Amino acid sequence: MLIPPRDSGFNHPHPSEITPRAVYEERRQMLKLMAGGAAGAAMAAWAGREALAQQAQVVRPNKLAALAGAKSTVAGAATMEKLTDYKDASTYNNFYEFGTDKADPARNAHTLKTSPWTVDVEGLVKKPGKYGIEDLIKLSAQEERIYRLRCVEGWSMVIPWVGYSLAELIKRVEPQGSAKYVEFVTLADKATMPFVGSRVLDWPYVEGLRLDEAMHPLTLLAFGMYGEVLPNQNGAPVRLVVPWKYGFKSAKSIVKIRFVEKEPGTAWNKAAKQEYGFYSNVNPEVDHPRWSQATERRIGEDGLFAKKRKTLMFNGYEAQVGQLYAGMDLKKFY
Ligand SMILES: Nc1nc2c(c(=O)[nH]1)N[C@H]1C(S)=C(S)[C@@H](COP(=O)(O)O)O[C@H]1N2
Ligand SMILES: [Mo]
Repeated sequence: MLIPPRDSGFNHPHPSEITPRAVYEERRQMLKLMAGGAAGAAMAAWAGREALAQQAQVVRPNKLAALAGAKSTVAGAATMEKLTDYKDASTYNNFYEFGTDKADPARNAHTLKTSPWTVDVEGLVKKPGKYGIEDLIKLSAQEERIYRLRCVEGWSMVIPWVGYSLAELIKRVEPQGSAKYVEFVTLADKATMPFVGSRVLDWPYVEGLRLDEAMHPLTLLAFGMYGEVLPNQNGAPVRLVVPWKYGFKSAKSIVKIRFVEKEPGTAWNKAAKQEYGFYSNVNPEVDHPRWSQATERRIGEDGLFAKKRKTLMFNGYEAQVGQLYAGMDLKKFY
């Protein structure tokens, strides 16, 4: 179950084949144009995605360290690690709207219609509004950030995402003083998502963050990966990436961002309260009730003799985010 399907008997379509070509080309062009400075140049230079995925990472331009106010580079730690192959990252997925098997999203998500797409920003903000996806992409400079993503099931990946800090959007809509949490509602469309309506989860898939977590510069609103628009199965056209939390906090295909006063209910917390808390920070010291969280398997290192890696506190981002939880009992607030 933890082994990615290498040659799983189907040909993975290129994103350009599963998004109407004109829309795809236009959005990819926009991502390239919008990409800020060095990241843009780097993206243009990486013509070959496959080549990129193979290459061990050299030092990359990294604005993130400055943003995060960190001395050592956040992405720097991850850039030392080999990127997960694009093929694995786009064929071994969790996206339950399209099925519960890891290969289902890549197989089924071609039905997702990512254009037109709007994201409603509502609730306790001074400037609520509806953003068309094209406007949302242009709202701030796109950056490439290489983040580890650690799934609660025990595997991890290293992915170069393209997007900008969610904080950029939040600052623009001006949260009211009473706003304490942000809720992310994702698409639940029975017509295009075969598992919406199944009893696996309570649809739509909803996630949430505390406002300060949502404002943290590491929290990324992502539109692309590996220099391309997101494949549908990875949460097109816009998703969250919260790298210090278990993967399920990184909601895919977002349609609504709502600012609220009380901690919102979240999909996995509703499904199994004792197993998935609201915080869900990666923590090797707090086991899942049914398995240890002390180690992980890096996708792509799945050989018989591949050693498991030690899972790091906050997925390795402790220096950047530890302060958010100062004084909190992380066993209680799991
Ligand atoms: N809408 C939605 N978002 C979702 C999920 C989902 O089922 N539905 N699965 C989550 C889980 S469990 C993980 S590990 C990550 C996986 O992201 P990836 O497939 O891009 O690696 O997406 C998260 N976002
Ligand atoms: Mo996950």
